[in-house]
Amino acid sequence: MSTYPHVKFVTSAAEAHQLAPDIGREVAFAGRSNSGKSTAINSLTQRSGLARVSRTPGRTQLINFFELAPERRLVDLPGYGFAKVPERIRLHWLELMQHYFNVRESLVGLILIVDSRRGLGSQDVGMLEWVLARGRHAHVLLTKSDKINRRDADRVLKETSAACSDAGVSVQLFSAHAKRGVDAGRHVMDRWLSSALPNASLQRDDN
Ligand SMILES: Nc1nc2c(ncn2[C@@H]2O[C@H](COP(=O)(O)OP(=O)(O)O)[C@@H](O)[C@H]2O)c(=O)[nH]1
Ligand SMILES: [Mg+2]
Repeated sequence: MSTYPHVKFVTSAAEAHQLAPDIGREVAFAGRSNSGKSTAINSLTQRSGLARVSRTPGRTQLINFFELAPERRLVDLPGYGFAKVPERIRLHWLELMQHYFNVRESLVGLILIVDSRRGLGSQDVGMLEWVLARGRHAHVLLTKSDKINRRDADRVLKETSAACSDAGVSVQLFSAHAKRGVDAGRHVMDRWLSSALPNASLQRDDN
């Protein structure tokens, strides 16, 4: 049974003024293009068609909002790291992301999607810095762990944890295909959506 049986698409934002109403709580997902973000969202919500999975990295620069329950949202942020993106598009992405992280009161945490074969890149670290600077939670999913052997999985987990633990960022291995780490990832998301922000002054309706 799904934790969020009534999950549904709410809206897409291509511009800052198109964000969904900033009420309740939301968890955002970010990652390089092709890191497995859409697949992870689908497996965490147990809805195979929710976020679109592509074999060829897409170029849509949209923030997609999904409602998990009343005033509880999942936010699919546009991917980054495309090889050939015109400067104009890259700047638009940057402006949209900065706006989102600056204004979003309902944002409780970021789930950062990182391909376990690549490990953390500089843009991934940049996303973590944005969200941590605003006193929000962060958690890293090292995806496609079915594609690496045990030794490499141990190594990437250890290296990523070492880079993240001082900042209070948790890290786990994840494979949507092998259904590994799905419950652990869902648990993090559920916990954030139901509890208070680490910086209590930002939100006081804790219970
Ligand atoms: N082997 C394996 N492939 C995966 C996994 N998750 C995603 N993929 C593949 O990686 C590619 C990119 O996935 P997608 O979810 O579209 O990535 P996105 O661009 O970050 O949203 C697709 O071909 C997926 O089938 C996984 O857990 N294991
Ligand atoms: Mg995608």
